[in-house]
Amino acid sequence: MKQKKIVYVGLAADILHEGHINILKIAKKLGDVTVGLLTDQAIASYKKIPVLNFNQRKVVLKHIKFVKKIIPQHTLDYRHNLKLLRPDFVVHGDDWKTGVQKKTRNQVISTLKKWGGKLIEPKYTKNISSTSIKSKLAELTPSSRVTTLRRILESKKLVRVLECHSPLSGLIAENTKIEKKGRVEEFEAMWSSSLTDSSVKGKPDNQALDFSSRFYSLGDLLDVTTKPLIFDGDNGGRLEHLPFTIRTLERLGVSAIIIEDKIGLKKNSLFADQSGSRQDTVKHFCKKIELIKKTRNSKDFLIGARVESFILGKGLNDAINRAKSYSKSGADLILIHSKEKTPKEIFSFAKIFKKTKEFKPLICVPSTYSSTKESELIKNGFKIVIYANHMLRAAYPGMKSAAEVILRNKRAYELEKRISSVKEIINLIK
Ligand code: SPV
Ligand code: MG
Repeated sequence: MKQKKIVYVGLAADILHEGHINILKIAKKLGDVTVGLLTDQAIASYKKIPVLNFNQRKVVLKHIKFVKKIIPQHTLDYRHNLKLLRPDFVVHGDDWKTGVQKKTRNQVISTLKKWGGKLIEPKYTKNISSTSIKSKLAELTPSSRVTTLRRILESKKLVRVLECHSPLSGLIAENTKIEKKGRVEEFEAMWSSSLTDSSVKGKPDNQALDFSSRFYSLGDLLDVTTKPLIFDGDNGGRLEHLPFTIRTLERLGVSAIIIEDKIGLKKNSLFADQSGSRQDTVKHFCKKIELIKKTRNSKDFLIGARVESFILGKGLNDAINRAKSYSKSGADLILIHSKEKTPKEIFSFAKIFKKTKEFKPLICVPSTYSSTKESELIKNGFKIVIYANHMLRAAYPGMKSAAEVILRNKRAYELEKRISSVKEIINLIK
C-alpha cells in the first residue's frame, strides 16, 4: 500500500476559527497531518500568552477530524520538529511572508529543501484571526485578569513591568510594541507605584495619599487595559486593615501586591536619608504575609515580599535571612531592593538565595542601576523587572518645558512642532 505523505502544520490554535479549519482541510488532502502545537512559551516569545493553556488547546485540536497527531513545538522556529519528522509538506497561511514570522518562513523553506519537501501556502483567510477575536473579547473579567500574571511568569524568561500612573499611561503599556530581530518586544504587566501615584496628586510618597484614593484611580486604569497589574502596597498598612485591602485589590482584578518590610512613617526607599525609617521585625512582617495568604480568594493573586535590608544598610546576611522567612510564610515573589548605582549587591543576593530551598522568583527595580541590561538580570536569576517611575519622569519634563516655552514666547506657536497635534490627541482614543 502506498505510504501516506507526511504533512506538518504549526499552530497556536488558541481560539480556533474558520482560517485554521481551512488550513487543516487543505493539509489533510495532502496526507496525514501532524500539528506542531506551539507551547505557551513559544507563543509568548512573539505575542501575548494564549488564553487557553497548552493542554486545553491540545484537547480541542485532538477532536478535529483533519488532525492525525499532535506534537509540541517548543519554539517559533520549526526546524527542530521538521528535522524530526522530515515532512513532505508544511502548510501555512501566506500571511507570514511579511512581518515577525518572515525569518521562520525562510528557515522552513531551506530546511524542507534538504529532503525535497514543499511549503504550501493557502491564501490567508481575511478579516479573521485569534488576535482579532481576542481583542473583541477584551472585556475580560477581573478574576480572569488576576490569573494572568502567574501564567505569564510560567511562560516568559523575564516579565517586564511598566509603571502606569494614569489610564493614558496604561494605554501606552498596553499598546507599545517594537519589532527587533524578528521578535516583538512589549511590556507584560503594569506597576501601580506609590511614588508616582502620590506625585500625580501632588503629595509626598509617605502614605498621605490613602489606599482608598489609589483604588479609585486604579479602577479607571483597569477599565481601559487588559494586562495584569502589580500593586505597590507600601508596608501593607495595619494588620487589622489588610484583609479589606486584599479583597478590594482582588475584586478590581489586580494580580499581585508587593509589601515592604518597613514600619513607621513611610519614606521613599530612593531617598538618600533613611534616618527615621525602621525595618519591621521578621515576625510581624511574616504575620502580614500569612494574613494575605489566608485572605486571598485565589492562589493566583500573588504575594510579593520586598526586602529593604540593603536600603537600610543592613547587609547581605540580613537580606537572605529575611527573604527565607518571608518565603516560608507564603510569599510567592521576593523583591530585593537597592539604591546602589550598580546591581552588585542584588546579584550577590540572588546568587545565594537561588541555592536555598526557600527560593522564589526574584523581582528587581533598576531605578538607580538603570544601565543594567535585561540580559544581565536574566543571567543573574531575576524573573521580573519593574520600570517603576519612568512614565511619569518622561511626562514631567515635557509638560514643564511646554509651560516655559509659552511664558517665554507669549504664545504657543513655538511649541507646535514639539507636541502632539490636536488631531493626534483626538484620534488617540478610539
Ligand atoms: C514605587 O515605585 O513607589 C516604589 C519603588 O516603591 S521605589 O520608589 O524605588 O521605592
Ligand atoms: Mg512605593
